[in-house]
Amino acid sequence: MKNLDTGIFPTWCPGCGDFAIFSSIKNAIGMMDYPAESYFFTYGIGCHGHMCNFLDVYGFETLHGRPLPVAEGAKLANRDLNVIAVSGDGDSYGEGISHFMHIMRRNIDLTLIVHNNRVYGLTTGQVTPTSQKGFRSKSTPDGTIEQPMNPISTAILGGATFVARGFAGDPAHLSSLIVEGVKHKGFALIDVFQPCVTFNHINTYQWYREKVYKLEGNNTSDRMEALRISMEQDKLPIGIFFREEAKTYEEQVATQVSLSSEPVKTDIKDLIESFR
Ligand SMILES: Cc1ncc(C[n+]2csc(CCOP(=O)(O)OP(=O)(O)O)c2C)c(N)n1
Ligand code: SF4
Ligand SMILES: [Mg+2]
Repeated sequence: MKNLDTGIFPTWCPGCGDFAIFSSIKNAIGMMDYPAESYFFTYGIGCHGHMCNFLDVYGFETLHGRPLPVAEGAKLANRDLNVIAVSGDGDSYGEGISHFMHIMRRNIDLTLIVHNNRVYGLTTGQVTPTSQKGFRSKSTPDGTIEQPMNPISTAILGGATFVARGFAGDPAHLSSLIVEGVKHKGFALIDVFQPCVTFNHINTYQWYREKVYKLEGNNTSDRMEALRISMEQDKLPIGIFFREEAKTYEEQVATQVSLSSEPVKTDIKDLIESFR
């Protein structure tokens, strides 16, 4: 794991769940046989995105909400890469929600790990789409009146082919989920309960410990059953909710290109002229 450190000491607040996610990612890379240079990470903007400075693999810190389109481009350009997008709840479920919805129906082979702390951490504590109803924050001093979105249910309905949830308080379990997600051929979501010890005093380690339980078995390919489990409220399941095998986007692109009788046109001068 040490080989995957850049040597820059993480600037996260002491006790932040981001430390455990960082360790789980390094541990998962160590558990797989792929060389370190086969990985390409993209990061959103937020406390989670700081990992770009600490993890010593190829990486690109994108714009807020944009780790997925950059990851998609990288995968389409080089299908041999293991592409992993690291994001936040504000990043993927707020600003980047349209990318999140569309990547699921495309089934591009990459893994999205969301540090879901249910708050905008980096901008010092505002409400996000996953904040609990009533959550008081800098932007909602009287408590938010909106219902939180459920990323797991959304992903199951959206067509994702691998949907899992981990907890930063159980890094060994999270590492195993990351291994499964990376090895899955298709789009994999791993949403992670990540306590923000500075700005979220509701969803704490203790709060999660009293609620989480591990799903038994991990081969559900029944979307309706997975959806039912994902909607449990009193207890919060972690583990793999759903997975199925399906053709990836890039496989289908390759087939279309090989079947096309027309050579690919790279000169677009005529096309531009036609608009004059
Ligand atoms: C386009 C754009 N909008 C807004 C911002 C300001 N901004 C930076 S980080 C952030 C929120 C990050 O929250 P989240 O994605 O949950 O990450 P966390 O800090 O909690 O890890 C926002 C709104 C920005 N940098 N760019
Ligand atoms: S503000 Fe929250 S999410 Fe950001 S480093 Fe501190 S504890 Fe972690
Ligand atoms: Mg957040």
